[in-house]
Amino acid sequence: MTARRCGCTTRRDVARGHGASCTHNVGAGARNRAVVAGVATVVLLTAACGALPGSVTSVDAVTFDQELAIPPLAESEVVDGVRTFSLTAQEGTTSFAPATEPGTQTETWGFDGAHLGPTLRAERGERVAVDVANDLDEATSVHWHGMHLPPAMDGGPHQEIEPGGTWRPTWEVDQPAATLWYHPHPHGETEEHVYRGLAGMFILDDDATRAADLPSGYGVDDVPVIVQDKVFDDAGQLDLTDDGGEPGTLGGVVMANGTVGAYHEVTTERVRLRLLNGSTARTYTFGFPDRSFDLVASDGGLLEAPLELDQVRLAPGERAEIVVTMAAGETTRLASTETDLGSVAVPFAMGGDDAFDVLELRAADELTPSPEPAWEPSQHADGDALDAADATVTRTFELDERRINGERMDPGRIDEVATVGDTEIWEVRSTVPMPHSFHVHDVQFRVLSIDGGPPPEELAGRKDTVYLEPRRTYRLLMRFEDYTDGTVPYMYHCHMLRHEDEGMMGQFVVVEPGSDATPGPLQGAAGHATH
Ligand SMILES: [Cu+2]
Repeated sequence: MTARRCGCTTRRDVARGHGASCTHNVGAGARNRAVVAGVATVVLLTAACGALPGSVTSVDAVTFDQELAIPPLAESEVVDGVRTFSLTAQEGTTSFAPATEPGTQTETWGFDGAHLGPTLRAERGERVAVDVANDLDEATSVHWHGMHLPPAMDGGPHQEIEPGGTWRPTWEVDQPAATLWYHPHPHGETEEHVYRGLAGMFILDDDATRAADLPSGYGVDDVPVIVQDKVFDDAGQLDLTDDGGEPGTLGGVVMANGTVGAYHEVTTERVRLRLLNGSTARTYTFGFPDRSFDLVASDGGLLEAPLELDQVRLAPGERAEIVVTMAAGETTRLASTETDLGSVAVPFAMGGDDAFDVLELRAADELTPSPEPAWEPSQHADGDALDAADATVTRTFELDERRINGERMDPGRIDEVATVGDTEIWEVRSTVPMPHSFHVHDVQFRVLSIDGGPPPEELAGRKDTVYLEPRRTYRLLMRFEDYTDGTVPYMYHCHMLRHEDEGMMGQFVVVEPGSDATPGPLQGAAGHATH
């Protein structure tokens, strides 16, 4: 581990006031720096290190000498016209060297393996099914984040799978090609299950991506990059201690696909990175120190055209597909730079000042030519388009510390009832100076405006999750196209997972015009109430 200026590697250290663990020579001047008034003592203590001159990050520097793990593509079988996958949630052990001592095995959870899960892949128009088995000692679920599908197939807290149980969701893929993902969503336990390693990608293809000039060799020049941060205890085990910090546990170890200090050998002039913020709390600002990149897709699919950017901010749950150009023989690093979290109370205590490298790209001495990124609209583009003029319903959502519109999640309460076919505008606002990210199940929305003005270009595409800068109003446009069910709800919630687990979530149903909504109890996969 490279020596750093500050020995305070985790939020936990910070919360402890950098006492015995702080190797920093904190001068009186730094200690006396003014910080935001009225915040907790923890934050004041944190300021001692945060106010030092130069870049101070709570993320460890590492040597980039581990080959990036590529999640395998999940095998599937087409049975009676249904592309069928299987996933088993299970326990295992994983080496996170060099973040842990050599030989240390960390207890982790994964799908079909010890940590993370395979990449599922399907085409628009296909019917898919997933045989999910739970080999854990506790109930879990598998939510298909970003997928448009019936609520009973959604994998939220109403579809938990008991230990030893199975669940077989099935649906037709009917949405644009996109980089989606899957992760558990059990009632009050989502943070822990994701943190232990249960997550994977779900890539959708369609006519537009099939014909596009985009790198498409999976694991070669089309590379999944699941970015997560962790805290390890002295024994090298995952530590999820709640230190009371916001927005949750921020780890001093950052990994890509579970690899700490990862490099990827680039053999083509351009490489497409499918970035997924799979962290429980940390928001990243991804970019390169020496080049721009093309953003080609956001959460819900391709943008209208490539967008050249120097950086892109991703909150937990958000994705970005970027295309990076390399020259033969050179090396660069995907990094996360200081992150503008908006007007949060104490940015550096919430990860805003952290800057660190994530993934090294090493170009070979000879590179295969790649075309400029380009694509034509899908044949479905007109039908997929959302028009604000069609909106007939406006709803407002106010988020405070843990509540939405003054309520915490109650599985027995339906918060919103949408009518199938309606286009709606959701006005979402965080009223407190802390990070939140807002995720809506079932739909991909468009960010119409932020505080009445146009959103930045990188938010112009289809989205299912959006970072909420405090005290700004985000107007989101969405349409509820099908899958009516008055008893099984979809969720909307903060995707900072501790916030979600502590109740920052609501439930909505989509019904036929004039229908009632009556929530059923939380159901296990076998139909038994689990809570
Ligand atoms: Cu939140």
